Amino acid sequence: MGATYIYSGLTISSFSSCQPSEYYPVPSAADAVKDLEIKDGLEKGSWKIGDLKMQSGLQYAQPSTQKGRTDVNSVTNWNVPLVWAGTFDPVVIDAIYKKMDPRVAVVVFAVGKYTRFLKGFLESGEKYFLVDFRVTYYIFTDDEQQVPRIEMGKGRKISVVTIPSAKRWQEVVLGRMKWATITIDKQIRNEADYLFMMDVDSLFHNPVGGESLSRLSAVLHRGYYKNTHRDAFPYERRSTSRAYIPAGEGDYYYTAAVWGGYLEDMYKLVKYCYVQSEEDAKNRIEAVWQEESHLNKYLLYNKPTKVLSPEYLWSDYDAIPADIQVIRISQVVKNYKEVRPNGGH
Ligand code: UD2
Repeated sequence: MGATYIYSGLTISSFSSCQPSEYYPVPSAADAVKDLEIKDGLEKGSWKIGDLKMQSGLQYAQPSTQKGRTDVNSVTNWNVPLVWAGTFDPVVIDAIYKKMDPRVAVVVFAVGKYTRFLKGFLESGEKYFLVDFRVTYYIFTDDEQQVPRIEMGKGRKISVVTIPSAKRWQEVVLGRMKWATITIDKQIRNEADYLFMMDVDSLFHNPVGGESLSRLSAVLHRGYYKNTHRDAFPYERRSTSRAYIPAGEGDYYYTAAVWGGYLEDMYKLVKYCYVQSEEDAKNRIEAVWQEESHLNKYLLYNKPTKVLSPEYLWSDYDAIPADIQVIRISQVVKNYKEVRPNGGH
């Protein structure tokens, strides 16, 4: 695939995203560590956080201090919301966030055969994802021709970023951190207030609205949210990896398939995952669940400001338990062996 990526005015052609970064004019892990301390908050003059304002005259049910979900916990032990259907009123929360009119970036990778998932992802996103908000889908792909033409809502668009093909699926999932870091730096920072990272092999089935927005929102992994002891979470357990979490520690296990937050907070976290995985690569180790392992380590020591229930990323592989009242996004069934460049698990 004749992939071309333009960075700082230089054109780089057809290389694998797992090549050592010093060969190319992209930030090395060492450079990235140096400026890991990034500007806090948003650009001067842009949209501002913190005014939870609503227009007068909006009709909605009166909130109660007594009634709510009793079958699940809806607050973490660091006192931020744990979001389930029934813990918020979409009419209220969407009205508050829409008033701020934020620009939302969705970073999604479709490399190799994964381009086949774009149509469903985008079409269902247009139906359910932050409807009436300003959304740009940044599609990172090695084959621009495969990006489908989709009818987009007002204020919504697609921006294609061409990246190299890969020989291993692990390269793609980890490469996401590198390419997202570079592209946020170069482009997205000037175009968005919030940023979501998402897996493309998923469909929206129900609304994902303003309740998903916060400084840093992470989704509970459907496989470990209920009765799993923290020592059984699939954290990286080898102390030689930068993603290492020792036994006896841990809050939750979060998925890397959907995460989002303020642009600058997400940049910091994406870059962290990139830098940590580069450090691991130098030490000839790859974290057990790639960027998901680094993400989980970061979120253990830098708590998210919202935790979203597995409604925000279920899987078509799994039966739906009673506490999941709404499936908002679900990972589709795929033939791993067929769809991945190096097959299987
Ligand atoms: C899990 C996580 C995923 C990531 C991965 C790391 C879930 C639902 N997803 O997904 O977020 O942490 O484990 O092991 O728990 N991709 C391509 N081309 C490829 C391979 C991957 O574009 O050849 C992109 C694509 O956007 C895909 C994503 O990377 O959705 C994740 O890859 P996957 O779906 O193969 O990984 P999976 O299902 O094991």
